[in-house]
Amino acid sequence: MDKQTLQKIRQAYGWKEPQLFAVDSGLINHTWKVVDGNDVYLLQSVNTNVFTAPRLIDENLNLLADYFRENAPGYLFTAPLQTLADGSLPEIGNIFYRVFHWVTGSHTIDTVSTPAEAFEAAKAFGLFTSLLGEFDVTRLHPALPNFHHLSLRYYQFEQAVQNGVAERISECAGTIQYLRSQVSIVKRYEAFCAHSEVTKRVTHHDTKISNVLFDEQGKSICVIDLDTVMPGYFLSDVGDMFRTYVCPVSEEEKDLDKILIRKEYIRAIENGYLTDMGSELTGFEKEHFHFAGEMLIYMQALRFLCDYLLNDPYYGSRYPGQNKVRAENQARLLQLFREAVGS
Ligand code: GN1
Ligand code: MG
Repeated sequence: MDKQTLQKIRQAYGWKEPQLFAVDSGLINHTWKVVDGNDVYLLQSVNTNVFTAPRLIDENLNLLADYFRENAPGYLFTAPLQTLADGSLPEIGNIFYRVFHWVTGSHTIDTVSTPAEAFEAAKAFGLFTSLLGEFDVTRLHPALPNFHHLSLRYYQFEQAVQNGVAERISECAGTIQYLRSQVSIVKRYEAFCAHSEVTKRVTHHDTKISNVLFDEQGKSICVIDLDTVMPGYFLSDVGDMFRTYVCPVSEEEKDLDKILIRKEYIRAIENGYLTDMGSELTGFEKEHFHFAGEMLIYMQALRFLCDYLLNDPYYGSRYPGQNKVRAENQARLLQLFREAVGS
């Protein structure tokens, strides 16, 4: 970050001598830890290529903060802090910033290495949604419209197969064919959405483990990274936990033989999430618990492959072929996950 920008941020929040430390996280936003004397904050710049309406997100976060303050004051909701003069989303040199309190005594983890961690994280995401059970979900803006709309993602994938880079399309023929062969997942998703016993709730939409704060005893404190909190199906949150917790290696792994399904983690996610959500989900929704994983893994494979075919406009790539690696990784994970849950 350049000096001038930092100076403006410093003024906006009334900091004295802030020191910034870059935090390596996420594919989308930039994050820093800020130490200003005894005060510690988290500073984030918003990627407006992805989040094109940051003010709507800011409104969402402030609405939720008000709700928690009144209805569940014991819950640690990490709301954006107010600047001295100008709301909680200062715009500096065409870039939007937010600041949060750094939660002392908390830490995040990057990979799930015990079922207890999976349980704790799943419990934290379930608690978040269940505490908002009485909140009128229609008050939230869809921060990223159709973000987890599987049918749309499938359509975009087919479009990329039609209009993408010819060389990349032929390179990926096998993966394209496999993903097409799984299209019944889209049909099941559509039937799910249309069912009368399915409800839209306040859903996080990015439930990877690094979005949970843990305390020193390894218990979850709360969930963070709330930009994608919006009305959604439980499929999104449970699905992304299956996608990112059950396999010992991440979506970046090139060696497909390292992709495995750890069944005890499937159970841990179930037990953790249902701790508070067991009484909220309908019977029909519960019947789709494992389907959540199929749907999300499938969608992520489609998204990565689509991006690769179109020359990486969304995720970018740090080395040639990175999104192809990710797509093939997720396609393998899908295959193994479907086998593991017997579908
Ligand atoms: C993006 O930036 P990050 O890692 O929090 C993406 C998620 C994907 C994830 C895959 C807004 O999240 O949907 O699952 O990459 N977020 C957005 O790593 O597109
Ligand atoms: Mg995120």
